[in-house]
Amino acid sequence: MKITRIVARHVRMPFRQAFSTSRWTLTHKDAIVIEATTDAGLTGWGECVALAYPDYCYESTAINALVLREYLIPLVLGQELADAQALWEAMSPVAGHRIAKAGLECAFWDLDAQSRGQSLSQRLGGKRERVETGVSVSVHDTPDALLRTVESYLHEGYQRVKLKIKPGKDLAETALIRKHFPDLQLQVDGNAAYTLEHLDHLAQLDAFGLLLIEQPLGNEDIIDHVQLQQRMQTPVCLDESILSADDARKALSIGACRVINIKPGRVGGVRESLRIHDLCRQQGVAVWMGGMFETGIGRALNVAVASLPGFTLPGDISASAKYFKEDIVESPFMLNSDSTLTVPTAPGLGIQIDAGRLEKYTVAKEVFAFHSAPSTA
Ligand code: OSB
Ligand code: MG
Repeated sequence: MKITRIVARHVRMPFRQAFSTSRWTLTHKDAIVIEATTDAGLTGWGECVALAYPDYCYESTAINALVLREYLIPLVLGQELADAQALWEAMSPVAGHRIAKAGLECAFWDLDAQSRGQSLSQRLGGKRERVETGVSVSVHDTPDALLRTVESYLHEGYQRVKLKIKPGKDLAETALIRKHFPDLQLQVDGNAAYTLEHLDHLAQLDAFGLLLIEQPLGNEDIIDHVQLQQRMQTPVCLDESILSADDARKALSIGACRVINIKPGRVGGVRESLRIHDLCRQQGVAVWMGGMFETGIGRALNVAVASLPGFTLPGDISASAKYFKEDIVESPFMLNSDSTLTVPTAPGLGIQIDAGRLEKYTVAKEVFAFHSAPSTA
């Protein structure tokens, strides 16, 4: 496969409601949308999922755009790439920047599966027609407002809820939701807002029968989470600090977590996601699909990956309408009554881009074309 043209668009879509974690508040979804065309005339789509500001990790939308333009696109354009491994190797001169790499890789997988006439789920060996999903719930100003939001999501049909927590907005909030919904599949996410001083505090969450607690300690930490896991019954799940299958292996071997959140963006793409999935499956460790407020492009990728058999917990892959009034794909992802999304079956990602809406939300656009050297006779 040879990609000969890439359009990189910065898209900015308003959220239906602002979203807050322990560390940041967002009112818009920003992303770099990649449109990649091959010499055979196929078009694949990808999404770089970094947030607008480099707070979840060091990558951001602007940094993604810069790294793509200056470094990654020149390494990839016009190269014959047999598979995702070859793409990864072509990009290997650039250290880190896994989210930028994953955006290109997403477009590559779309092309790869399309060229075989397979859906991406089929191509990856997915086993499900529907994937279970939950919702990630913003930190709220008052417990009352939080309760109303959770009620509305349950009313829409979501069967698993993840509460964003931070010191001072955690125990009472979790207790309240548990009291109102004794059987709800409930989990919490600290987004790295806690320290070792909070071990006793966090252990009190054991009272609420949580599925897991996600990344309470430092966003690069693995070691301190060992102490937390020893102190708590609730399974610790790592998000921010797992960037690769190697990180996952190390975290599991020292007991830093019992569950892993896989985000294809964070770990550098689907190829690395599969390696983490396979490692965890061998060890009987549950994985689940995280979310980065994706547009329909990244959502289609996440749904396809989550159709693999090791994804045994509901993902943060909510319906498009949870985030946006309108999506940039023609058919937004809708919630089924069993709290699932349907895995697309059309070739590749299985989406159609709505050109008008894509244009409407594009705030910057760059075009990169490969011109083969004229042959000399
Ligand atoms: O910590 O899982 C997280 C969104 C952006 C960055 C980090 C996280 C999240 C979410 C939202 O929790 C998940 C989603 O619904 O996309
Ligand atoms: Mg998280």
